[in-house]
Amino acid sequence: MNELVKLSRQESIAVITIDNPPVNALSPGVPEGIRAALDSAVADPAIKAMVVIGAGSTFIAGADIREFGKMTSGERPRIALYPLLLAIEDSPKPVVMAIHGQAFGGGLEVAMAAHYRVIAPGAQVGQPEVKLGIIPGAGGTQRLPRLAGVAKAVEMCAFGEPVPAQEAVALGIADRIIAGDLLEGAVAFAREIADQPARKTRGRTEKLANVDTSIFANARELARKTRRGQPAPLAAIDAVESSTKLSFEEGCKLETRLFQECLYSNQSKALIYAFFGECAVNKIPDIPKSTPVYEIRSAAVIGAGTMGGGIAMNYANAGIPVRLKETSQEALDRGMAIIRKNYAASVQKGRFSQAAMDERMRLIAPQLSYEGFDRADIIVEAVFESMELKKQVFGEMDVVAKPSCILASNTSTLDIDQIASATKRPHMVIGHHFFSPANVMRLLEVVRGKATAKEVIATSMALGKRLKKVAVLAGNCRGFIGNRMLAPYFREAQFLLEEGASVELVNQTMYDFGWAMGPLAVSDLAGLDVGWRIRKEFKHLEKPGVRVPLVADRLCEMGHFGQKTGRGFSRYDENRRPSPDSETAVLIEEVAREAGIGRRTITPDEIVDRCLFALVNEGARLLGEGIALRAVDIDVVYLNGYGFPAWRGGPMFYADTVGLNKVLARIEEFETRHGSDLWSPAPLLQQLVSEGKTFANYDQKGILASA
Ligand code: T1G
Repeated sequence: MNELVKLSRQESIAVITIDNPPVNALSPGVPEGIRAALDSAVADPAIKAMVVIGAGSTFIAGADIREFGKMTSGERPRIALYPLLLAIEDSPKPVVMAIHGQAFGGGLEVAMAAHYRVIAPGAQVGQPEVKLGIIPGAGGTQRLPRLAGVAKAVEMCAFGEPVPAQEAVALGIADRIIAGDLLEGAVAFAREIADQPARKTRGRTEKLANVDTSIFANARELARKTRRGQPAPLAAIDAVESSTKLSFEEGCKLETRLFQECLYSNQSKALIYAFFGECAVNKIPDIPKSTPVYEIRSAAVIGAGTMGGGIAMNYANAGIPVRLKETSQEALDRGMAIIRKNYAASVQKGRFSQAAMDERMRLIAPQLSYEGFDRADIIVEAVFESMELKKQVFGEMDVVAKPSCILASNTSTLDIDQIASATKRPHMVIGHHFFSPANVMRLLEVVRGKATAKEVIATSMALGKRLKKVAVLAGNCRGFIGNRMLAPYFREAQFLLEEGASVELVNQTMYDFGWAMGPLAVSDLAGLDVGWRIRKEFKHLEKPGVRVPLVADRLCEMGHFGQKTGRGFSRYDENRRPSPDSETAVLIEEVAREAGIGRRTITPDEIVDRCLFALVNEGARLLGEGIALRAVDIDVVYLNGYGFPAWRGGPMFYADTVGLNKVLARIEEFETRHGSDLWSPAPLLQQLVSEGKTFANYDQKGILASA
């Protein structure tokens, strides 16, 4: 027992309570506390059985991830959980785990070492370690197949998704659902089984026999396809497979070796950085946790197009009634039909029931007027990307909305302050930039205008979590964080075409780097006309004499907008499958010749450096300007909004792994070759290199400064 683990008694049942807020992670002191409590209960003749339960909102969320960095840096030895789990399993008195909230990673491994598990209806169990670039490291790959069967264990360990309580009982991971008071139910259960013989999970091998080995081949194929470039899922499959071939002890030895290999990998460092990044972005230095927030009980969305429809679905998914307004019945019907189709697809995939779909559809009220908008707690504008139209709509919102209503714009590039100037309440105006498809993409860029009230920002960040989004705060500038950085990334991709690289080489190189799609393929997917319209709207901002990409505009002038027209940088068949377009290749040569651009052989390394360092340089620039609060905010934006490979941590984390001095040297090389207007190094990057610092140091300093 210690301050993290308490021991109490209910007559002959010992209750061991883990109390390590916020998520009862197995931090130093917790395993030791559990062991001491266990030993004390075993030694107490009056005790017949034990219940282990978590205090607060969850059972155990796993090992303390903050400790991993200390382990890999050699600062502290690894916390080996095996001895504790064997002690639980070998206890002469039955041990019952009472699970609520989450039993994740080491938390589920502790639970599976017990003789029985009871679970609260809303709880989840899982082995999410692969999301951190590691595998279960405390017997999970050996005990889980013994309880849930090999196929499910492979799925849970290789892909990391949790399973809900009902399924956990059906699988044999848990023994009973306890509705009502969990501790009371668990103690009653412990009394019930107190005289039963102890069931050691490691001895339960019946589910390891006669296993269809194609399970492993199929899982490896799926992992290679859906977790491209990541070794941890494959290691998890190897470890679970070993449970069908090796003894428990030998299986655990193999698991430990694979765990260590993964833990010391760059991928794991990047994924752990990304995990904590999602927590860090919630913290806004000048907006303390105590800042009051508005209650959001109802919403309204203006515009039922692709974005508006997806945004309305987010509110309905969160159980918030939402009005959806359009200007014509035809457009409204089209928008509602897409929403219905999306929900039906989710029902078909078993993501939720028909009843859940009906409930969500019931929460979305399509309409052609502003009727009822005066009762909305938030109105989100999702109309066409034109300043004139947005100002007109915000003028109308200003008239109909109640004083405490938040007025949000889904603009992806336009000036929030200008939009706010169309209202008498700029303090209630904020950017809520969703990413397409809005009901799927996790990122929500929250854009702060110069008048936006702290309560409105705090409400938006909390609302983001409620809509199951990762909300990142951005300052107001053209393109905010994500799109502003994307412009030089796309610019370089097109320049590389003009200088001699093929469309396929540019796309393949960035795909091999780990992006979900290459830059030119993304442009074709989004529609070249979208960027073309924005470039025309901002033509007056272009600096005379500074090189601009030429190919996309030429393609648009020919009506080639990408996938939607069957031709863009690539050619697309009726199933939108890409193939090289020889005429586009000829056009590119023509454009280069007309512009006097010399063509040469370009290597994949140059493609990666030109595209990535353009991104990083612009990232450092907007970090220096305070548009992004931290480098990690930029990385979270790119991981959750732009398909940047999570196992690379994000563009800024990647730059740190390359070494900022090398990044700067390469940028200076490009500046020499392509000019300062395109490649002048960001002052912050130069400063960090001169101080021998990294972006991580910059964030640390920011955190220390705001502490
Ligand atoms: N270790 C350390 N800190 C953790 C943590 C953990 N496992 N889980 C959460 N936190 C911190 C988090 O950083 C945040 O801090 C606060 O808790 C609240 O988290 C041996 C090797 C449980 C579903 O991968 O999925 O076990 O920002 O905002 O939305 O084989 O946290 O307040 O300072 O996310 O309610 C495996 C990770 C570890 C689970 C709760 N376990 N956690 O979500 O809160 S590896 C995981 C989560 C392992 C074993 C292996 C979620 C949650 P701060 P939050 P939430």
